[in-house]
Amino acid sequence: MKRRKFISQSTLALMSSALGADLVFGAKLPHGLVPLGLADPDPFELFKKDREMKLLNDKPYNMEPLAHHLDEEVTSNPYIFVRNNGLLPEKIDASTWTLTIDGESVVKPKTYTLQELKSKFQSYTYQLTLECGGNGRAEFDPPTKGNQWDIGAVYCAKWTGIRLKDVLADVGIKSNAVYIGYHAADEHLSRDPAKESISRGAPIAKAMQEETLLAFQMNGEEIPLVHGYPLRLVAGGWPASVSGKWLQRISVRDRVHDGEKMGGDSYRVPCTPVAPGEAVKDENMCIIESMPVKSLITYPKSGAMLPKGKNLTIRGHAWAGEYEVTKMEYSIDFGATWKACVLRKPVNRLAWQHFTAEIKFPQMGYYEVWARATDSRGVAQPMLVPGWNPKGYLNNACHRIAVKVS
Ligand SMILES: Nc1nc2c(c(=O)[nH]1)N[C@H]1C(S)=C(S)[C@@H](COP(=O)(O)O)O[C@H]1N2
Ligand SMILES: [Mo]
Repeated sequence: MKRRKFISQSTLALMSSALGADLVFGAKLPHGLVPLGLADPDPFELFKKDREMKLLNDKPYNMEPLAHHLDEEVTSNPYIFVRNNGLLPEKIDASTWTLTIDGESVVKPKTYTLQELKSKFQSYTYQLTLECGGNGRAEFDPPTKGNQWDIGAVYCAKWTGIRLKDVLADVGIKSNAVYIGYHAADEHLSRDPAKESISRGAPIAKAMQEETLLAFQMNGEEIPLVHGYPLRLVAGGWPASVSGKWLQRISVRDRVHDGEKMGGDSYRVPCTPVAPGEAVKDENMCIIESMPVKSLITYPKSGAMLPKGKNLTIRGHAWAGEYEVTKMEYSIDFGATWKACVLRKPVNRLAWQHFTAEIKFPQMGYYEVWARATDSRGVAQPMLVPGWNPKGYLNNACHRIAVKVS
């Protein structure tokens, strides 16, 4: 007899348990049809994101905004990019959540409840810029593997939490401490509990900065689940991968942290420039620390139309990792000449800065407005894509928008 395509009892049982209810007429469910209740959730709805955001990947979820979405001085949740390496943790209970500080270089490991952290240590609020190390990856040639971020994997939110340094002082760390490494609650894509999706960190000096927070709030509210609820490490100015979401444990290490995505090509670039596509030996790869100087024109949206004789006021943000942006310029002649923008100071260290410029166009026609930031060390953004590297990190090329005057 020809085998008919019935759903097996075991598949039905799995579906029922995932639905949390009996699939009453399950035996009649056409083969291959996924019950609506089991379909993938809508990530825009789920994470309260603007529907214009680009979904780069849904396993795991990765999405980014367009440049004009980032116009706010403090980025609001609907426009904050999402980058996950593993699976979102499920069923988080903040009332039983704990943070453990351990590692070779602590005097004695210590565990705190969230309530203890909040009541025992003073809270601080800072605006901190987080940019994915791979922001801008889409432009590298030859192409490199990973999410093909355009320009949107960056934001500056207002984070509230306690200082990591205060907690480390409370635990007591040894003089041989070199690095901290985080461990988080998100599962590896394989669901293998022995594997971590990501476990990165930073040198002790970065961990001890005043602005390095163990945050419980983003923009004055509980951190949204996808951005690390209920506790997140936030280390502004460094690749956002240092800012561990769903934080459960911090190890104080007597060596450079060797967790998941600390080695190989992950968040590392050739210590000295290489030719595009060239293979790089492991010992010639260096861990990315401060992110490079960069800027974004957030108004107007690229493709703006301007009536003849009218000036255009552009605005945007600039940031420079650990440094301050000290000069902001624009060009309307493809970089031949540059004029100064009005640039504001950061509200606090590691917050992005805002700029504006009023532009006069000489005649009707097509223009591009290019923006270029320079940091306090005198380092400026390159006009085109900078040095190629195996995973396509650190593209801080000038941002451009198109403007038509007619
Ligand atoms: N636990 C955990 N923390 C994490 C990640 C992750 O996958 N798991 N991704 C990192 C990376 S690579 C980036 S770019 C930022 C993204 O932060 P966001 O989703 O708030 O934009 O979180 C970092 N922290
Ligand atoms: Mo990232």
